[in-house]
Amino acid sequence: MITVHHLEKSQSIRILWLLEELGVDYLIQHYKRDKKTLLAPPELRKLHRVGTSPIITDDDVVLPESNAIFQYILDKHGNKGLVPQPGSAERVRYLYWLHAAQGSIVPLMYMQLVFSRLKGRVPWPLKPAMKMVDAQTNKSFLQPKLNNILAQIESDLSESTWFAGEQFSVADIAMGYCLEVAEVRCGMDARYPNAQSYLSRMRARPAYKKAQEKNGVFEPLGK
Ligand SMILES: N[C@@H](CCC(=O)N[C@@H](CS)C(=O)NCC(=O)O)C(=O)O
Repeated sequence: MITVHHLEKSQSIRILWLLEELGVDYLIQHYKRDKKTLLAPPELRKLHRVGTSPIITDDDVVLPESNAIFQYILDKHGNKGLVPQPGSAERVRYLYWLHAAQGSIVPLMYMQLVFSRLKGRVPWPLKPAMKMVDAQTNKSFLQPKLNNILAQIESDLSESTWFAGEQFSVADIAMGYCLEVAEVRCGMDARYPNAQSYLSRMRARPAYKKAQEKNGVFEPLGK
């Protein structure tokens, strides 16, 4: 049986969500972030040297990386309609959002978080300089890039109920986490009404609620 090595307040929530959507039984091993650094505990590095979450184990298999884990689970348990057919327009949107989530959006959000948190970590004489670097990096690079993506999210969600089309898909699981974070720390506010109503729709899904029961109410890390 698959065990999800699940770090609190992390993108690992998506793996629980996918398994719940598929109705697959699984085990969870919970891990807490270090209170000061917010990093994962060393136990995760004993499983796999990258030491990040999610990681799944399944007999001899040890696999980190969210999208690799999605694919492993789909290979093993079937996609039960959560992946659009190759050759369809929905498949193209599916591929875009599935990969944009991990390839573009999460790295930008992560950089924003690191710069913002560094302000509080540097010795006090460096704080004003660090504050300036954070503000400048955010203003001239990170937030404009995130705004472009938020605009595309808003546009796509004005055309369809879910990211790939009218059918809920694994791209929604990948993107759902990004929207939870974007609402808390990347400016995805009332200017994005389609994204806001998408969040309500997604939070109402029974499988997402079950994942939250196992995780505890999902709260992304704040700035
Ligand atoms: N590219 C990896 C990123 C994994 C990752 O960075 N996870 C974060 C949680 S959201 C983590 O483990 N952070 C704690 C740490 O880096 O020590 C994936 O898609 O799974």
